[in-house]
Amino acid sequence: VDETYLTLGRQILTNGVQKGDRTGTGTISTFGCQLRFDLQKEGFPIMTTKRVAFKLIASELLWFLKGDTNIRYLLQNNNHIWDEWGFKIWVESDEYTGPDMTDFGLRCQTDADFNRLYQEQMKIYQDNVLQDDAFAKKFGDLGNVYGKQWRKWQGADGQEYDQIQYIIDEIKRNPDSRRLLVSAWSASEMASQALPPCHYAFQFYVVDGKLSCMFNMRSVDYFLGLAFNITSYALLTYLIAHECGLAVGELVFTGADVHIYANHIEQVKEQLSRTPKKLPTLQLNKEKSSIFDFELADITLLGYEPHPTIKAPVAV
Ligand code: THF
Repeated sequence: VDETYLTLGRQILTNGVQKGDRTGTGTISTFGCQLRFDLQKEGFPIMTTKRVAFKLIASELLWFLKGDTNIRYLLQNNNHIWDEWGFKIWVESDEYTGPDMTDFGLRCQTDADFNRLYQEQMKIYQDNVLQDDAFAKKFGDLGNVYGKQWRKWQGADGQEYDQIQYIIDEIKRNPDSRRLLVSAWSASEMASQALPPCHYAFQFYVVDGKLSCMFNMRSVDYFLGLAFNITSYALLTYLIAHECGLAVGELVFTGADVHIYANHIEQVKEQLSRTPKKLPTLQLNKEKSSIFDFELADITLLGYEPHPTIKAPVAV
């Protein structure tokens, strides 16, 4: 997995063009890319040229699969990857009375005094989401993000549609189907989403008793996002295969605007200088058949011995 991923990183650095973006950070960007990973041959795909926090990936995926959109569950599992998006809802609301937090994502990186204020307010926000039900309901909920779209899609007929249950049932009953597709993209809902989905659709494919998955992304944060998303969709493929009694096949990534943020370039170069190690293996609890019953303890990664973490700021 590392070689394929790092080859893409080298291509972006060589062929990418400078492009501005919504977050104001600046990127080097390329358009249109596909990567393939053979889940049978390679071992479980997770970066070994930097440590990737597998527990965070697993708890985020279980959060999606629960149909949950409130970051309280993530905070309870010490997962802070979505904090900034909930925090933004709070500081932009009428109820926020603290110091001005406009453009906090950029300012906290360049202004040490501001960063102290930001950390204080973020701590208040996290404590409130964890302890205050009414606050969590109002400001911990990210709206129509993945969990809602996957499990409780709001139809024009007023009904909710469980897209994950549908594909599980359909894979079992009609594995040749070409409609094993889950969409998170909704043209009518962009205004009510904390962030319109980056990985906006995925599709399964069954042949020779093996389950393959392709996931599509409109916007790809190469260093932080893609390293997470490859592992997340690999884990999802293993989980669905587990429930449907199939082996795993291939994981295919298709990306549109694939970019390296200007403040991630040194980190990418550091990662490129490292030699990949052996991939770990994934173990799922065989006692549980339904993936909706899975908890963190049912998912184990064995033999993961990567190079050290490489820190990088996330663009908000
Ligand atoms: N926005 C941006 N700019 N990049 C993204 O990857 C991204 N996501 C989600 C929503 N918006 C995004 C959030 N996913 C990290 C990883 C995934 C995220 C957000 C942040 C991150 O910071 N990872 C660190 C470790 C963090 C930690 O240890 O707490 C890392 O080093 O990998 C794309 O889905």
